[in-house]
Amino acid sequence: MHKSTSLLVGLFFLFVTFLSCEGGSPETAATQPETTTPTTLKAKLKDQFYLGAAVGKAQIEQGSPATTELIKREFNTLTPENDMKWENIHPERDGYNFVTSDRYVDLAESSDMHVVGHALVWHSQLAPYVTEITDSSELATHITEHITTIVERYKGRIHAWDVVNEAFNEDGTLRASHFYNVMGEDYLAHAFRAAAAADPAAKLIYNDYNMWKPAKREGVVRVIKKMIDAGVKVDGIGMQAHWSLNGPELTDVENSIKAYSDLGVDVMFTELDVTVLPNPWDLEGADVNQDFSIYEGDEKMDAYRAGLPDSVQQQLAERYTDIFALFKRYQDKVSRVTFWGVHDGHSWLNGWPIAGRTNHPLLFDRELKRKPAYDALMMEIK
Ligand code: 9MR
Repeated sequence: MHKSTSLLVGLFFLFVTFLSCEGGSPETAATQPETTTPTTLKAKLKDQFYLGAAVGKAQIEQGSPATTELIKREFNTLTPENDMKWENIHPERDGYNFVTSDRYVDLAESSDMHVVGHALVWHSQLAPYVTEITDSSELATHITEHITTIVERYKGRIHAWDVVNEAFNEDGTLRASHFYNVMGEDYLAHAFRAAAAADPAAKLIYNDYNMWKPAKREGVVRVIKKMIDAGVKVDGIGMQAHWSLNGPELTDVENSIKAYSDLGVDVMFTELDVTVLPNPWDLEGADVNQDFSIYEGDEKMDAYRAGLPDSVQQQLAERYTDIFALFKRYQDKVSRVTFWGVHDGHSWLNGWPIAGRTNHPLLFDRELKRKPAYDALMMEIK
């Protein structure tokens, strides 16, 4: 061995001996501050906000073990993608179906998650019989029964509810949904009151897409403020965040974080994903009622079937880094960030707005591997 090398090795052993004498007893070790470097994004952000994912029926019911392991390792909050929506959980006027939602709550509880329920009152994925209720007091009573039955069932186990989903148009007026057409604006306050009565401890959220748009923001602020001023319990505003590589501008998102948190409520990013595919229009939101089937099979619209090129991985990484830098800056106002799906193979964006595409919007690829965007967040987010 070279002389200087053996000197170095000698010093190293001396150092190790010193360390082991220093930190010897378990009592001493227990009082040492935690110095380990986080190895997951969830751990890195644990003091800032919850980090979560939406889980679909297949995962809840069959539970691919590798995906379950990933979910438990990487996330500390879950949202059910479809299984608590009205048509699934309350398909008949007198008939509920809690099979999958019960399993969902079991899954989330099995690793101590912050458990979200989605969504109590929404015009879409509504059981058809509801539109036959056209008397306003009958509809109000039925909404109360729907909310009370579901929220009480999971009282203390579901910690946050999307109480009303997507009630606004892009110009900030209220959407002419069945609920609005029959009950007017009051249906929102009515739904929140019923949820608060059923579980006073649950966080109650208003959730919508394109919440960064100034006109929509103004409408939401106006209506939610009126409710809060009238004593209705609203705890959070959920910004869905179905975004793309180029939009929205993060200054618009920032202005919305400020405006919503000025209402005295938490802001949550409840359905985050970043589409990398071109769309036939200037895609800004997630209105699922548009039909673009003429583009199915169009290769230009589905350019990354064989995988995402490095250059686009890089763009996605930069976009996510900018997004999370903003979230971090507003960590005192943002309480949760949930991805809409666990991995790219399980994302609604493979089927919407054009069916059968191969999209890559999340942090884990189809083989459940971390994408460069994940590694960039681990490196760049301080
Ligand atoms: O991801 C959901 C997809 O599987 C359903 O087909 C779709 C039907 O409306 O709903 C999707 O989730 C939506 C969520 O519940 C509310 N915000 C928009 C989401 C994407 O459409």
